[in-house]
Amino acid sequence: MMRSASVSRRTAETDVAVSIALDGTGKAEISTGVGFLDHILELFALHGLFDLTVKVTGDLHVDQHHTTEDTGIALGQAILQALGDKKGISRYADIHLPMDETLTRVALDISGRPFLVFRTTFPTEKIGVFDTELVREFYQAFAINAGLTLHVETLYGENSHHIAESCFKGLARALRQAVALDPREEGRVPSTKGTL
Ligand SMILES: [Mn+2]
Repeated sequence: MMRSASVSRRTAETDVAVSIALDGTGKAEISTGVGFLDHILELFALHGLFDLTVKVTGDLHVDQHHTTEDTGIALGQAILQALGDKKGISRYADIHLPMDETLTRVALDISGRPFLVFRTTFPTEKIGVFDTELVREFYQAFAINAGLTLHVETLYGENSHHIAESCFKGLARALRQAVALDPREEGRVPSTKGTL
């Protein structure tokens, strides 16, 4: 069974197409019109071992906000769809992800009860032309639409590029573990409720 999904989402502000295969090889084809967003989505695919295609046409004449947020919405929806009935998944995962001077902790639960705790701040407003405040916007949109309980905390760090990258690599590595099928679950949904 292929755990994959495609989502197309069009509004007056953006046109987003996302395809993901959870049991992939890390192959990425990303084009959002925002260079840094492309960069972190490529990292996300590689470190999650997801095959990921993301094509976005957004209102970048306004700013990068809608493009970044709507990409998070569509990616979250695609992952939720690809998970299907969630039978046999590991469900929980956490990781400490170091990048040079930065250390970020990501803990998540594929719970169906969306919640974001985001304790990461950036020492600069921009990474290149990318607004660092949009990292949180992305995580909020992603967690809500994927149905994740998602906790992100940067314990320390000085460089904004490293901080953002540690967040996305941490998300990818934790998600890779949480979506992985655990043979000991024998195809059960890992919840006493019988559903997630
Ligand atoms: Mn980088």
